[in-house]
Amino acid sequence: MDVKKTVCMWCHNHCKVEVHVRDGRLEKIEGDKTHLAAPLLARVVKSCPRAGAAAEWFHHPERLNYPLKRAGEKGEGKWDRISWEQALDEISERLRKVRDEYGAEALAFTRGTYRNPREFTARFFNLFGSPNVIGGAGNVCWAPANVIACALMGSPANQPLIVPGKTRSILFIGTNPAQSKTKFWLNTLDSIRQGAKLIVVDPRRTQAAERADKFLQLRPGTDTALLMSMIEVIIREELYDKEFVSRWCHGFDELRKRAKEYPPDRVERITLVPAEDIVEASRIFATQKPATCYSHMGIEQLTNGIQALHARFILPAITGNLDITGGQFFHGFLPLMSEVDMEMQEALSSEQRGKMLRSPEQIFSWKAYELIQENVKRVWSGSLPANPHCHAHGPITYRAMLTGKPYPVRAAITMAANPLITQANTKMVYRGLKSLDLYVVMDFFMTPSAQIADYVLPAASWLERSHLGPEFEVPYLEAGEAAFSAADEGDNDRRTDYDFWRGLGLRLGQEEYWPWKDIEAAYDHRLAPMGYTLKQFITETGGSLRINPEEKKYEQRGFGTPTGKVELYSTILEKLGFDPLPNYEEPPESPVSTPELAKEYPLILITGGRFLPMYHSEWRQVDSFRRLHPDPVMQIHPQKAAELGIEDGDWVWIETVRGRVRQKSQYFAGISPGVVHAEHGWWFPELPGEEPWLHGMWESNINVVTDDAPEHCNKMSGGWPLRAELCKVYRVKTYV
Ligand SMILES: Nc1nc2c(c(=O)[nH]1)N[C@H]1C(S)=C(S)[C@@H](COP(=O)(O)OP(=O)(O)OC[C@H]3O[C@@H](n4cnc5c(=O)[nH]c(N)nc54)[C@H](O)[C@@H]3O)O[C@H]1N2
Ligand SMILES: Nc1nc2c(c(=O)[nH]1)N[C@H]1C(S)=C(S)[C@@H](COP(=O)(O)OP(=O)(O)OC[C@H]3O[C@@H](n4cnc5c(=O)[nH]c(N)nc54)[C@H](O)[C@@H]3O)O[C@H]1N2
Ligand code: SF4
Ligand SMILES: [Mo]
Repeated sequence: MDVKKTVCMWCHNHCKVEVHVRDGRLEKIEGDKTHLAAPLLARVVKSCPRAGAAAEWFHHPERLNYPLKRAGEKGEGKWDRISWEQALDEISERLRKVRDEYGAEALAFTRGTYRNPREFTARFFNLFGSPNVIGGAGNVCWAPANVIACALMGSPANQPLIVPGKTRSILFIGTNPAQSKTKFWLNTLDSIRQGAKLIVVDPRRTQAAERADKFLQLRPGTDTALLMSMIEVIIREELYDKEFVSRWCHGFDELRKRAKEYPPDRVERITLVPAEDIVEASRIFATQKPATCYSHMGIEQLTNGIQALHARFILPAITGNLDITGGQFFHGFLPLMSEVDMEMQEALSSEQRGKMLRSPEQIFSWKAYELIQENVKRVWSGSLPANPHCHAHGPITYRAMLTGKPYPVRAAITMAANPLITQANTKMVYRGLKSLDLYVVMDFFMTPSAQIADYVLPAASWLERSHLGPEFEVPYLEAGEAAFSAADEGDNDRRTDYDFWRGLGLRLGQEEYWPWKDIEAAYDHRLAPMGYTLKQFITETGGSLRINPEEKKYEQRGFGTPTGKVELYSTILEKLGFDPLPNYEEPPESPVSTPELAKEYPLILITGGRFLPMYHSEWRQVDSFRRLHPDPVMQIHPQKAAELGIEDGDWVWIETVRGRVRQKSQYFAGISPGVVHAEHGWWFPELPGEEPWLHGMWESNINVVTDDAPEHCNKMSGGWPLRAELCKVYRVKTYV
């Protein structure tokens, strides 16, 4: 038996784990017993269905083992096996042709969520000369919070540390960690047991809401109004931290004036949350210290999401909860060769930067990135990587693929993403990707996106590669070693994502920039400033190191913003031409903003609430998981369902102006009668891969009906609305 220590990348818990291997087979995964947080890790990993099904996943017969090249028409499902050398030679040759004919910007990258080292993708793209790394998930996931936090507080949003026994109140806005982040959730439960108060803002009575002292069940999309109202109460009742505000906050008077527009009785009419609940929640948050606030997809995926994030960061600031244990802690940056140093941003000329497909003032543009990060760097000597915090806009880029406007995009690479399932407006994404001269996908399994590619490449998973990265929720730098080799004497010829970028780089004139023969050597280089190789780091620290544990670092450093203070009133947003204070706007589709549309589509659709055991579009081919959760599920209030003649378990059509898909109804009294909730990520590996099937991706994939119209996207960020759109639902007819 061999035990290898590494970091599990199947979800953002990023557990430090021990992988037990016997006779070449994965036997089990356990929490790292020598880690500082070992008891918590043991509980998380033990309760994790993915860790439990690790062997089923790892030894799955459908894992991709060798490179494939399209043999028939695109999407015809005919493939030839080829060698890596042939794949890399041909792809690089075709990329060279695209660059010669249309310019480097004609190559795009579609990002998914954070699953693999991002710095090498950025490095390749910067050296190739293309600014068009599409944020993909990044535009609506986590990057908005990080960038806004940097603009306002000069530090990324690193998740607040809930510290059981210390944290006294917790505010969850649009997050359901019981399903999405077990580690965080267990810490929440422990804190509640030790007396912490929990406030939950969500349109659904989630598991978190069940445990809450105050549950604010709001109308989807109205969070900015609600949070501004909490700010109004805290200021009016003088519950804010006067000393911190006067010493460390910029723009308090302007904020006070803006907040007056959001008194609880007015906001009750917007959000449908009773005014007295808003007042009580504000009092709890402001008086039970340390208080911590955690928001996630419930607000990042709204068209008014950036404004909601702005208000959400004001709350811990004016209540004096920044950078204290148990509150909104700042982890800072690591003393190693950072992602940003590995990206080689300097290789991308200002002319090429200017071609990035997105509005040039938005918070993810180069202009904003430079403005925000130069301040962060001044204080922390580190900054956020450009990938994914500065990136091309998906909706504009997919349209450019299709129309050649504003200029042609002719090739794309997808790695660690499944854009046909996870990006909004699947029809547009499909038409864009299908129209390319070259489309390459690197993944573990065949996916609908891979089915329309020209080349499909087999990726080594986290079990087959070294790891180095900061933990998400706790301030550790973590490293790990491969538990298996990626290629073996059998049929497996998988490679790491790093090998792919380097392989292309060596063929495209980037030789001098890829001196590290494999990912471990690249990590040795990153760790060199700390005086370690990857192996030494693992042996000497056990593979994890606590960083920046001291509190109130701003007392020495100040804040990494233009004024050196927390910018409640953002001089950066102002400079970019946006409102410097949070302001509520109705969703582009809502009973209020589009009453005519609401007559035909009377229900509010929210999508993508997380559910175990699945992870986005993954794990659908794992039998034991499909037995647990075989079908896509849409939640509806029993009373509304009865009105519509829908029984619990009926298949229903979910229709918006953009089209319809079907899911199975589930009665849920915890959702308000005007709202339905649809799962995202659905396709069916068991259905044929060739067109028109594409593994059933048109049947239940909710993004077929979501909106990505650039004119509906958030003006400041380009974020599209995955929550709060209008729909109708009706029973799928069956004839017997
Ligand atoms: N309607 C709706 N849409 C949503 C959301 C929603 O709430 N509602 N949520 C959005 C959010 S927040 C996110 S983050 C995105 C997620 O979007 P994606 O990241 O596109 O989603 P996944 O299904 O996880 O796709 C990842 C793919 O990469 C493969 N993969 C995983 N790890 C690696 C790796 O290390 N290397 C390689 N080469 N491949 C790998 C997996 O097998 C899988 O096929 O979805 C977004 N889409
Ligand atoms: N099991 C599982 N875990 C995951 C993932 C997964 O796919 N599966 N994905 C990972 C990723 S990439 C991400 S980004 C995280 C997301 O993690 P979370 O944000 O915690 O999870 P979600 O369930 O997507 O969204 C949280 C809540 O937002 C609510 N919501 C919907 N509309 C609104 C609104 O208008 N306002 C408010 N306040 N709330 C609203 C939903 O009802 C839902 O309960 O999960 C991560 N963890
Ligand atoms: S909780 Fe997430 S990171 Fe931890 S073992 Fe399970 S899948 Fe892996
Ligand atoms: Mo995400």
